[in-house]
Amino acid sequence: VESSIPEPQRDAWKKHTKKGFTTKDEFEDETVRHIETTLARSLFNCDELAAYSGTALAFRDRLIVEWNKTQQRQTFADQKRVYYLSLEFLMGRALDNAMLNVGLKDVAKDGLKDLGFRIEDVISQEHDAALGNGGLGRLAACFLDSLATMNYPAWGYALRYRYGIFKQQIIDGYQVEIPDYWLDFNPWEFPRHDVTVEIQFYGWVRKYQGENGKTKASWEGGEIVEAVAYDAPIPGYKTATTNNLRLWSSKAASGEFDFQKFNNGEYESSVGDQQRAETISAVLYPNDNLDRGKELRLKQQYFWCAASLYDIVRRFKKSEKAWSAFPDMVAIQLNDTHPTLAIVELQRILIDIEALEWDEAWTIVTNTFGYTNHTVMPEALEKWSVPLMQNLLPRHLQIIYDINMNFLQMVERKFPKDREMLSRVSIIEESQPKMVRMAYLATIGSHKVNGVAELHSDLIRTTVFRDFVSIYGPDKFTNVTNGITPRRWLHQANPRLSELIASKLGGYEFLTDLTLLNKLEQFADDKEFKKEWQEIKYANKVRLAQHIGNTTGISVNPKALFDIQVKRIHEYKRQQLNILGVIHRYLTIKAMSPEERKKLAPRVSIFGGKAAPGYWMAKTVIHLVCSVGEVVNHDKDIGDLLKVIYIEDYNVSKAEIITPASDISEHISTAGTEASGTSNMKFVLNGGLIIGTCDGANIEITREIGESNIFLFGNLAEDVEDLRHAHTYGNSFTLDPDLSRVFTAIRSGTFGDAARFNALCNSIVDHGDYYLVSDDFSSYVKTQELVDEAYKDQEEWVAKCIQSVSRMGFFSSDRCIQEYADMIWNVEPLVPQ
Ligand code: 9GP
Repeated sequence: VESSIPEPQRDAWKKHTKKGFTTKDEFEDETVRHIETTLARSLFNCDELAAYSGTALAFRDRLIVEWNKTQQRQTFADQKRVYYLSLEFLMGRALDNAMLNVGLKDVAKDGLKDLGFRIEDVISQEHDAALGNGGLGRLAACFLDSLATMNYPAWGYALRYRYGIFKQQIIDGYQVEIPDYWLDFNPWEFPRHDVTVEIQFYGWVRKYQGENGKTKASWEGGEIVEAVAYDAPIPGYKTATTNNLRLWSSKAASGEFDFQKFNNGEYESSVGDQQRAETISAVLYPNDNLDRGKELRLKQQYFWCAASLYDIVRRFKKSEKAWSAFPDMVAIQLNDTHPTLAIVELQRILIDIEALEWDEAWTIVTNTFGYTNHTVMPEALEKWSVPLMQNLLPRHLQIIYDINMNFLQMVERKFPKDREMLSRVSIIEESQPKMVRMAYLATIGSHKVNGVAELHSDLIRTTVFRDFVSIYGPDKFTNVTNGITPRRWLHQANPRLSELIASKLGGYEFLTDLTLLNKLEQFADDKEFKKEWQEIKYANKVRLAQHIGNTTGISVNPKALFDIQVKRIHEYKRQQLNILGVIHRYLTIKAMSPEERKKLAPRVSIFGGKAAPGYWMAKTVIHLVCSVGEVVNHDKDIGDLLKVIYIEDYNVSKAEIITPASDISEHISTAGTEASGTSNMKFVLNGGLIIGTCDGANIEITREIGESNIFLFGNLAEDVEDLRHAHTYGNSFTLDPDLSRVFTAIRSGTFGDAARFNALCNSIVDHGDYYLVSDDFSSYVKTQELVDEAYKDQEEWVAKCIQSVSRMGFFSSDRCIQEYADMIWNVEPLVPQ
């Protein structure tokens, strides 16, 4: 308020407020101005990158106007906001999305043409913002799009990693990691040097007598690191609402280096503090579904939670409301357990700094937070060692102990006879060293806990959080099945399909109400419509084939069936099952007569995805895929009947090319392991069918699109435990003869040095087959045969695709956000007038 312009001068101010371009002429004007002045380039020195930069800056100007207005509107409206805390936001590219959301892509296309550029080339200059590993980060990005589109007052909070997820190169069939330095030129971020927060680490806790004679605590000493805010605008689709994503960057508190040391000639160590501070936000941990318990990761988590909470509390305090109103103004959603320390930090602020009583503070805290669980896999459930936390966050550990004590006392009162329950549900695991169980802390500190697909939500209620369901009752636990934004995953990635759909539905309303797709079903038998549909799919396959040709040198036939599995490489996702199936196919074709071969539908098996750098088995799977490709793709006897492709460096912008080109995609995790999956939804929405297990959201996809439109196979989640038991303790185990033949081929060196694949083969044959590859192999192979058969009847196949797309309305992230808003956040939209 102190810095606002005085009333008499506001008219002059308003007169000069720019709105940004709307016409082609104005667009060209702005773009050329930015290229010539902001970038200091000229007519004779303007490449595609400069054209991208100028275009991005012209669009940015437009966004900023709405962004500022949105923030003002939200401040004046004085209503509840949502804060989405996620360590990952896998945003991908921003320009194309901004163009479509503000509705000026055609203007830009024509304008760029006038200036001598093709819009596609300009768009593809942008570096992906890859601040995430996989599904969890991309879900957060889809949620931001929906929140803005649906006019919810919402902020995302994350870290401004200097290095996002690494870039993957495949060299001699092995994954090589290259650092992803993405900040060279990033027109979408705004440094807010005036928004800095001091974050404390280490030190000690001093106890003292407070005013009313009560013992108080104060966290003192240690070291201070500064958090600097960087903001990015998040435009909603066809609305003026432009929300904010705030990323925190770390820097040494003094800002500079140690002059004393510098003057003494200790040049290197003089910058030590600064470098140590900057390390906090330097790099995204590249593990997906794996917790490694590293101190720097805990530092990242606290740094980001503390800075975000400081910001949220400061904003609330401006309203001068009573603390009890905090949960009426603030909803904080924890994306997985990574931000769980925010619970402890808010309690600390309320009791140590704002001097509230424990119980009053705790009621505020628990009414503020909601927690989304994204995995039941034990290796992904976060635990922090007590000694580590004691050292880094001594006051927080005390508060965690107090939260735990209060909680256990409550449990004891409720279940006085069940002593074992206390150790089972304690936040502190009595191991060596003791560990803090973050999922329990998140559950105890939140008013709602949700899973991300029905099966997953049922599983968390009956496994990890079973005791908590008896303690709190079933209502605390709920399900919000994941979704995807149709703006990016249909309209942006597959513009022609979006256009065709719009032509039948009489407009693009389906992009904001995806259930309208159901009107498409009546065209599933319309010959003309089906022909156009097929042409679009074919064009999308040609585009992917070109990408494959350009990047791998292998030419694939776009008329072949494209079978795609792109996602992080993980044993539980079972790319190994897929490649073993491919080897089986190869061996089968080799043994076929020419007559039999003629009946086959040619196939291109496409893989893509990154393995965590320390995940050796996942890297072996990549190597096996590449080695099989080496042999199969050069086998003249096979020709177009089978090709095996590894697409390097799978990321969001590649997904936009790959997804629309699929005929069949694979979602084949061991039942009960994939919490939801979201690429399954993207593929179906783009007119591809899927082969999958009864896992995650596959189950709901089946329910929506119908069993006859999906290829399901494999054992069910309820049987997994018994099957694992049988692998370890059973005495008769015979390998399926087809799978046995596959292992014989690998072990005899058909795909190069067999020793490299020993551990992979042994994990299935000798070491318990934890992911049940051998149990599902034969049903997988049979189901793939059904796919072959079905694909031969193109009329029927296309009808299935159209019918499936028409029934995908449920999987929009708009529906998810609506559910979160109603069931968890209790927040209302703020529609711009
Ligand atoms: O593995 C899940 C994936 O199935 C889900 O779709 C995604 C978004 O909910 O979260 C993933 N979980 C993690 O990355 C770690 O919990």
